Amino acid sequence: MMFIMNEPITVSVTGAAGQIGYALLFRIASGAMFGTDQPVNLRLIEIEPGMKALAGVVMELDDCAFPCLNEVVATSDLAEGFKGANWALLVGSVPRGPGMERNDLLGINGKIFTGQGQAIAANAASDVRTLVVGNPCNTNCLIAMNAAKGVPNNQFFAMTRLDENRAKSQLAKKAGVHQNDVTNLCIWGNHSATQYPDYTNAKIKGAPVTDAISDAEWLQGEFIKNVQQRGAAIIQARGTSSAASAANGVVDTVRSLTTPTPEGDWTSVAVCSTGEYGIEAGLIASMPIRTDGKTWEVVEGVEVDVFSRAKIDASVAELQGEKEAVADLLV
Ligand code: NAX
Repeated sequence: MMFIMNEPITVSVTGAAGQIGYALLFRIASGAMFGTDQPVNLRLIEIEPGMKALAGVVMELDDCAFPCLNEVVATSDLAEGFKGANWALLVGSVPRGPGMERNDLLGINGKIFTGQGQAIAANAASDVRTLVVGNPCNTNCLIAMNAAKGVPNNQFFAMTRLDENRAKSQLAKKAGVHQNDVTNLCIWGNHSATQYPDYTNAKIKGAPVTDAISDAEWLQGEFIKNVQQRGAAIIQARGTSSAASAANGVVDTVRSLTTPTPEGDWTSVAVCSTGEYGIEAGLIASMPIRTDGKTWEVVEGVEVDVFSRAKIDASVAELQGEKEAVADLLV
């Protein structure tokens, strides 16, 4: 009997020896991202100081003997790391240190994402799709996209799926339903404390959220704040930032972009605006999107009421400010 295997998908991951990397690589290699019948190559990228730890992670990947893991490369060389990549998951970035201003952080990371964008354009497969996780992820994505000359803008994404999952879970708990019952949840804007988890269009068991949760004060106040501040709450409790749930957000994002969106629903990811919903064209902003598993589109006709408009505008204004702060990197 002839056994035909799919061609392997090549996934490059930066920051591979970090916390999120440690939670993410094993899920990709186990088939959670592309299915258990799809072989994957992993190309793992770290900076020099991370290479020793990365060697240990590679040993553990070996020790799992994953049936669908085809090849693992560990490198600090960007050309080698992005060679033939179908997916580039940009997780690594420099964390904000004591006394560091947000603009300092934007500048430091900006240079990293310029180099990575250029290396993606020069070395990755022509269909490469890039998902930026490393913060500030929207603006890092903007920088990488601008640097990756020749790679279409619609192949760049920044992650807000963790925020969507957090919001769904909060609503489900409040309404006393399962999280599967919550649909049409859009995160708008920046992956930051200004993001807007839009409960006005979300549904619980197919009906408006307000049918199940009548506490408008909670929806407009605590709910939004809980989602916006969830990352900080995890750091407070765990002593370190969210990793497993962030890795899960990456798996969910890629799966949602590679499998058809359920009828009538949408998912959240930050993409390059072409002016949808009054969001300045060229910004990487989170919006509701749908896909047939191959091409994606922003869902049109989602109602934006006065409350939502103000929240979206505030987050978009923050993105505009970030863009101005890195203007010299966007040539
Ligand atoms: P860690 O500090 O544990 O790991 C980061 C890793 O990246 C380190 O191993 C470091 O050596 C490596 N690195 C740094 N610069 C690099 C470069 N130029 N090339 C390759 N590797 C490089 O952080 P971790 O907890 O894994 O978080 C990674 C990033 O995800 C952070 O920027 C974090 O803020 C961001 N997050 C984004 C989220 C999102 O929803 N978009 C949520 C979770 C997370 O906070």
